[in-house]
Amino acid sequence: MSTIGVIFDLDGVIVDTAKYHYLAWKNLADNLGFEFTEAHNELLKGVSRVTSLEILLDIGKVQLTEEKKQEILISKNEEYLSYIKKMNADEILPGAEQLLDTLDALGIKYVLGSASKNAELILNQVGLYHRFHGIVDGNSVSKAKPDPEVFLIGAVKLNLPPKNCIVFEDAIAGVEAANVAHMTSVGIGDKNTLQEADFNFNSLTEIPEGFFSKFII
Ligand code: B16
Ligand code: MG
Repeated sequence: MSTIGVIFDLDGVIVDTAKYHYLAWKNLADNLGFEFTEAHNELLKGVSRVTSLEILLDIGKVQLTEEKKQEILISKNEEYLSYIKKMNADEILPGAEQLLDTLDALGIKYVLGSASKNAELILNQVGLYHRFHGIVDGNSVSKAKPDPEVFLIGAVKLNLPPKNCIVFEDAIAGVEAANVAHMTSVGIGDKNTLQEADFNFNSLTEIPEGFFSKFII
């Protein structure tokens, strides 16, 4: 078995669920009477559900009771789930399955490291759940990214020290979490936004052949 392992973020790396989060958050903002744009939605990427609501309410300068917030979080997730339940394998982002094939061929294990509490459902919907050697998601952690907890639990599942783990992330908070964990961070998306990453690629299709060989001891 390989001396290195990989941890994949979910939204923005394996699938694009940000568009469904956007629909549900926008609907919520409409009901509360303020505008929520796609640019605003960028601020919620990689951030936990509870923190996302805080950011959204801040944007709308709306103050709510804890009870109302809990109510809203439930209805937002119900709407989000209605979109997720229609997902299928066509929504796997370009290059993701090929990358998993490469890792399988090299004998490199991979786990999921996502902030989402719906990660298992999403992976099942797109038919990738069975391929991962472990799932660490929003249900497994007490501290959200940029805290490194999600990735450190991933390293335990891979049975590897953090320095032997490579993290694929699309969000600033996730790259920061990987760096704090002393893992190799690979930013997927805009290079300027993810400039703290050790490596940058626009998408998983750009990972060169032989990328992993330099890490194998
Ligand atoms: P849920 P990731 C994150 O997924 C999303 O990027 C973020 O926008 C969302 O708020 C968070 O999951 C929580 O999702 O409401 O499903 O628990 O990028 O960490 O895979
Ligand atoms: Mg993400």
